[in-house]
Parts: sequence; structure tokens; C-alpha cells
Amino acid sequence: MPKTIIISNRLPIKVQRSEAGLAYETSEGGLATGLGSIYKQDDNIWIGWPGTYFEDEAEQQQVTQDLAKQSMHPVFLTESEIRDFYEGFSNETLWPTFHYFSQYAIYDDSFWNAYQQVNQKFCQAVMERAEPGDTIWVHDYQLLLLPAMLRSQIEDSSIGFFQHIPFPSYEVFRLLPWREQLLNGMLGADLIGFHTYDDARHFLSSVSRIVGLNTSQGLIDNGYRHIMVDAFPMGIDDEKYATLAASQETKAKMDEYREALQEQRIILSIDRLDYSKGIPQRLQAFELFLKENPEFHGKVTLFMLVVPSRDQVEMYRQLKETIDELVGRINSSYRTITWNPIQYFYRSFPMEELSALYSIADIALVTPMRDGMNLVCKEFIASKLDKKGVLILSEMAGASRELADAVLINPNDMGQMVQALQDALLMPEDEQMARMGQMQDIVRRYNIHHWVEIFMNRLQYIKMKQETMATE
Ligand code: GDG
Repeated sequence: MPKTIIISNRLPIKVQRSEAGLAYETSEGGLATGLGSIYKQDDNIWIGWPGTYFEDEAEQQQVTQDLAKQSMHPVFLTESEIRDFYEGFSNETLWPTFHYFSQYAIYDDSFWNAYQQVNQKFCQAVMERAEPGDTIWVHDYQLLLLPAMLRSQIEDSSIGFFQHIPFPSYEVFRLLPWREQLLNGMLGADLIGFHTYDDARHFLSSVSRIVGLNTSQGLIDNGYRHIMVDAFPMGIDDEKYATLAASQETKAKMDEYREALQEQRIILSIDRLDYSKGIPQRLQAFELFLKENPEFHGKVTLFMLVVPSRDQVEMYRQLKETIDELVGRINSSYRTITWNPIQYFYRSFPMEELSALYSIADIALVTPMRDGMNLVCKEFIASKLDKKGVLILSEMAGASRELADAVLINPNDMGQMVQALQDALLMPEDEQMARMGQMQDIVRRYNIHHWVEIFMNRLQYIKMKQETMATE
């Protein structure tokens, strides 16, 4: 029976060494939840890197055996591959370029060589398990070359590709020395998906101008096949967040936080450490808000969670220092004996604590400079059982295309962010509830299960269409 193979750089599991041996922790991320309904079924599998460096062959074998029981197949990366493919080309070349921070991009041939080599390694891992008729779904910017590599070996298979981060405009994308190879890699797929129509449009324009292919109405004709390009805005598992918000564990945490924070209005900020998330700009806006609104001193707290990420990369280390300094400066300037304007945490929180924070927050301040989608804002919406609360959302997040009832801001406009904070803090409850109700409808309707279903259906559709076009 044909199966579905999912491939992403990281497997939906964390493998760690402990004194008791290897420990496996399943990911609670949105992608893992959504695709869980697929890869755990029948003979379907998920192929990816387990996220840890394993030198020892016996250990690799152990991991392979353990993961196989959960339908997962690991691709092991060497130390130099982790450095040059993952931290290098993926995170220091593609990530900044695709988020419009091309001034941070490093163009290094050894990174590029490692990127090709690791994509080839993934291709081999897929080929060891793929059979005719299988459906293959490749995820994200670490594996842009993989669709074409697979296509050259299994011509007829259905290959879908989804990019979770933005696709930049042609003027930015063309800065990459390897632009044509990257596009040709993606064009090995039958269906190429992005979070927004703008991303899809930017991709099509790069294909037309760099590869010279005809692109019309979201279809690319490469002379052999028609490739479909479209927007598939990713959703979340809304029920999971609503259920968690109603749970005893979350309620207990909410009581604890409420007692500690007393009558404070809570502004919540949650991100991975990343310059694309606009954390320093958000802090500067909050500082300006405090300066201009002394009546709110002692009455609002910015609860800021920064989840450690990529801290081996120099740029991220510097960003962490900038954030530490800004928080220190703002707190030392405005704090009183009984009030700290910013509660700052540089660590990851367990789900029920995250849920309690979403539930008690008056405002979620989500202001990335650029974000493919941003799931935090959707999780905040799904957790608001009483519909009270305001979402302040950057226009530069893919989610802003769907969530028109948020207070939308441009993260480069400090004055607008300050105004948004004032408006949100003063917004009447009935308006909060009306806006939240609208956004909940969207988050519910276009949830993660809908996203998976619609992508898979469209992949099937384009495959059928290719066949009918071939016989015409
Ligand atoms: C990429 C794209 C796109 C955060 N802190 C904690 C925690 N989280 C979870 C959140 C959320 C996830 O991390 C972050 O997701 P985002 O979508 O906001 O951002 P990226 O990680 O950059 O993801 C992005 C996404 O892919 C999907 O396509 O939306 O644009 O950049 O789920 O809840 N989870 C736990 N503790 C924390 O402290 N447990």
C-alpha cells in the first residue's frame, strides 16, 4: 500500500542523553500535532534529524531502533554538517535573506557545499524507504534542494513542499549567489505551498525572472510538468489550547500568577530568541509608552518570555546581550520597591504555564519585523475562553492576513506601537469580546487539521491534473 513520507530538518522529538540512557521527549509543536494524524497511521513515516550529535555508531543504532517504533527515521548529521549546513547555510544565509535581513547573510561556499551534501543525505534516506506511488511532503528552508533530488530518482511520485518562513521579493532573493539552484531544487515538487499569497507571488516572480519559466495563475510550466504554487495559511490545534486553558493545572497556575501580579494589567510577549521577532524594538516601544504614560506606572507589567534558540550563532548571542541591556535599563529606570515593569525570562516554559499566561494576559504583543505565520498569536486567541483580551499584531507576520480584528501595527513605527498599547489598555470589554470572537472563528475554522487536509487534497488534485494535461 502506498504510504506518505514526511521530511523535515528536525524530527518531532527531542533525543537527550541522560544517566539512565537515551531519553525521548515528543515535540508539542504545531507541526508535530498536525502531521501526527498522518505519520502515525499505516506505514507512513517521518524522516529527519533527531537534533543531537551522535558520534557513536552503537548509539546511532539504538536511536534508529527506538525511533522506528514511533514511525520515525533519523538522519544523523556530523559536527561539521551541523555547523555548515544547519547553523551556516540554513541559519546564517537563508534565514536572514528570507526575513529581509540580507545585511546579516553570510555567503560562504563551504556552507553551500555542506547544504548540498546534507540535502543529498536526506535524499538517500528517503530513497532507502520510498516506493512507487508514495506521497512525499518536504518541509522548509533547510531542504530546498531535496524536491528536485527526489524527482530525479523517482519521477512519478507526488512531491509536496511547504515553506514555513517568508519568501522574499525578487530584489532580495536575487542577492543569493545560489538563487537559481535553490529555485530549481524547489521546482522538483508538484505543489509548493507558502503561508501567504504574497510569499507565493514573490516566489513566482523569482521563478519567472531567474529561471525564465512561464508562470500563470499559480501554475508553472517547466516543459515536463505543471507545478502548482499556492498559499496555505497554517493553523493550530485550537481544541488543544482551549482544553488546556480550562484544565485544573492551568487554573492553579493562573491563581498563582494572579496572586503574585496582583491587580497588574499583563502585556504578554513570547518568542524564540531571533532578530526577526523584533524584541528590542518592542522593548523600546514599551519604554516610550512608560515615558509618555506615567498614569500606567505600577499598573502594567510586560511579561516577556524569550525561548533560547541558536545561541551558538554569534548574531544571536549579540541579540541576547542587547535584550538583557534594554530590560536592565528599563527596569532600573522605572521600577519601584513594589513594581517591576518587565518580568523577563530567558527559558522555555511548560505548556500549562504557557496556557496560564495566555489566559491571564490582557494584551498579547506580537510584533515581529518579519514572520512566516506566527503561531503564538493564534494560541493566545484559542486560549481566551472568556474572549477578553486584545491582540496587537505586526503587519509583517503572515497571521495578520487572517486576523484583521487584531490591532495591527508596523513594528518600525514606535509611535503607532505606543498608541496601540494605550488603545488596547483602554478598549471596552464588549469591543474586546467582539474582536476576539471573530478571530476565534477563524482560528477554529482554519485549524491545523484543515491545513493538512487541504494541502494533501491539493497535491492529489495537481497530480490528477498533470495526468489529464499530459494526455490532452
Ligand atoms: C516557524 C516560523 C511559523 C514558545 N515559547 C514556548 C513554547 N513556544 C512555542 C509556541 C509556538 C512556537 O513555540 C513558536 O511558533 P512561531 O510560529 O511563533 O515561530 P517559529 O518557531 O519561528 O516557527 C513561523 C512557524 O514556523 C510554523 O509554520 O508560524 O513564522 O518562523 O507554538 O507555543 N512552547 C513551550 N514553552 C515555551 O516557553 N512549550
